[in-house]
Amino acid sequence: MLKIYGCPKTRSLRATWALEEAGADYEYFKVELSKGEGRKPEYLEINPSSKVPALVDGDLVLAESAAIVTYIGEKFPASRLVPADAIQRATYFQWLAFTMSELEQSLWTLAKHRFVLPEELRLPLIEPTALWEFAKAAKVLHWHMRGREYVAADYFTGADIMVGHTLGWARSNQISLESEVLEDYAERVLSRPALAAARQREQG
Ligand SMILES: N[C@@H](CCC(=O)N[C@@H](CS)C(=O)NCC(=O)O)C(=O)O
Repeated sequence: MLKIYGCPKTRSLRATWALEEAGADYEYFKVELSKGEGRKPEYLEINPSSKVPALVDGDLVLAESAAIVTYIGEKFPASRLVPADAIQRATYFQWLAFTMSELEQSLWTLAKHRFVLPEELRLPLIEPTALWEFAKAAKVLHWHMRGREYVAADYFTGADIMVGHTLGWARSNQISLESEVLEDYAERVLSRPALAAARQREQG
């Protein structure tokens, strides 16, 4: 059976959300990052970066949430998490890349300088820069989302998992999306039952 390694309140929620959307059977293994379990030799064999999520499916060992969500979409095509149409598929990949390289970077910078990095490497002065960068990226997403319900197609896809999760991450840091379009969109995707089920599974 497909295995997911994750930890509550991290990017592994993207993977479990995709699995729940696909109605897949999976085993969930909690890696308690705060207890250093990500750095245990047996976990480093699975993901040498010590990060979650990681997926194991037979001989495949896969890291990176964007790759994992896409793999799940392709393994369970009935979920339509990865669009079949070439234009929608291209749009899907555009917004996956945007999420990883633009939208989430400033949130990750905030997290790193608030609690992830060793204390002596944290730079509190970076906060206004990170918030400015998030607002800039969110504006790009706002332009794209005007008149759309979902990011890549006229139905929910894995791109909505990546983008929606990141907007939820911003909201949980009390960062305003400064856009009614984005607030409505975030509400639409973050209220999906599959996300609630994924959260429950991770807390379990
Ligand atoms: N680019 C990776 C980032 C994964 C990542 O940084 N995960 C964090 C939790 S959200 C983690 O496992 N941190 C533990 C560590 O850095 O050792 C992805 O999207 O999967």
